[in-house]
Amino acid sequence: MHLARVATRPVARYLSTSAAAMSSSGLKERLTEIIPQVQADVKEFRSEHDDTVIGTVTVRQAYGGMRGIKGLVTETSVLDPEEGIRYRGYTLPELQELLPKADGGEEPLPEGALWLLLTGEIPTVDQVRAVSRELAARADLPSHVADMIAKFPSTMHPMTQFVSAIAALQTESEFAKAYAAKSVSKKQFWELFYEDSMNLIAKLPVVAASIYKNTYGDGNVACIDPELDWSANFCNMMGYTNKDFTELMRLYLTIHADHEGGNVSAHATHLVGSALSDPYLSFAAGMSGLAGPLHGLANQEVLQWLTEVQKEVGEDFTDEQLKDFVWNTLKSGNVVPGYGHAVLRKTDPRYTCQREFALKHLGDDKLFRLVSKLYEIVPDILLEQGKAANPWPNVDAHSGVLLRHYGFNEQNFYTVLFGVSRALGVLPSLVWDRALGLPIERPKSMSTKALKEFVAKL
Ligand code: HAX
Repeated sequence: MHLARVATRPVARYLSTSAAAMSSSGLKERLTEIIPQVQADVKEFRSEHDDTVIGTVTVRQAYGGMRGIKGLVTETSVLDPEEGIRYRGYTLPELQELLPKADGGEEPLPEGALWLLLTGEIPTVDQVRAVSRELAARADLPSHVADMIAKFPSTMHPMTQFVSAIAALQTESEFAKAYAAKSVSKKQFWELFYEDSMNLIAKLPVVAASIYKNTYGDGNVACIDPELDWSANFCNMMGYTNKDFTELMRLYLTIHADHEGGNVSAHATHLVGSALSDPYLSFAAGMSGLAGPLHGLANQEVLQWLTEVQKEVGEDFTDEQLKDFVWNTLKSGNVVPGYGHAVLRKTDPRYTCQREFALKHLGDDKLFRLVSKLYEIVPDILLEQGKAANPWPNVDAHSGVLLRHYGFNEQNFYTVLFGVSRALGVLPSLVWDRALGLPIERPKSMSTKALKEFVAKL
């Protein structure tokens, strides 16, 4: 029988919206100014172009996961197949340069990405410091969630724990309470989605660290330090105090945040939110999608696969041995994890950012050497096999190597780290969904019989 290890913290203390508002960073106030302007802009655009055709749909797309169908509006980021992601128009290298850093740090603070994704504006250092403080003030967990995490069996996958804890946090939803009390008008929905989203973003590192320490450690989670940024608090709570690791986390949590609206985690969050499920339930749905091996779980799969490669070829491997291993993976019907993408057609800039961090900090790390060698070998093999539309590495091909370097070996937890970051993209999108009054999502589906009848009449 599993004996739950009880965390000495987090404590039970529910922070009300009014208390949270008192610690406001000015982010909500700025959003309050921006939203009416964007609403007016969208209204004007739609009045002129609601009937303008922006694409067609083929039978291949209907069966093929809706690839390339333009059927969603997401304001926070856009993904270009050749260039990669832009957050509100900025590439990742631009963000690395422009977003505020921690004192003495070189990597962007993810709180800055949150401000940018919500408002479209690069925040000042003071604004980002204020967001860090606001998130720290909103971070406490209700006792039932802390107790629930402490009681999960350590055999339960960390992503299952994460999804369950997020759903259980729904007791805190200001939106759900106000909607049930019929005390909120449609115009105010975005404000309650904002409050819920900020509370959830603030609590996620505590949830994730509690899962980490209960599953792999002694169950004790350090207290939030209001003087530290979101990433530094997260690292401390997980028990990592190495400065370079914290810098890595700042980069990691920034670059994994958003990848436009059609990826599974973003789309699921948006879809469920369109039914007016609150941000907790919507994000739990998104995280269930992130837990799939073709999406976020790929970072865990990559480490598992790299471990198998190392076991098979040893440290003094030759190119031929690596090629054989990759071919065997493909011939046994498996995908090469960390390679390929539904939209990208070049090396993922999120991979490149992480590679640059590794070149700066990892020295002659053996696993990094292996990953670099695979980068030279895998694309040619995938091209020769001729199936994958994109033979280049994606974000997940590199993240585990960096984590491993700092002794973060628990690969089943890697997708939780991804999930904490993803909140910074998909929750701002959800706030904008409500600000723009987007309706319940309901695309048309057809049966094969109906499709055949339809095409026969063309
Ligand atoms: N290894 C082997 N085969 C691959 C492949 C890979 N890395 N990537 C694609 N293929 C195969 C597909 O399985 C598919 O085969 P079938 O026709 O037999 O079904 C074929 O190539 C065409 O697929 P595609 O059009 O190139 O790719 P999709 O848009 O269908 O899928 C995936 C995109 C990311 C799911 C895919 O490339 C894949 O499975 N990659 C490995 C898993 C992975 O790294 N996932 C993480 C992606 C990034 C992300 O979301 N992170 O969270």
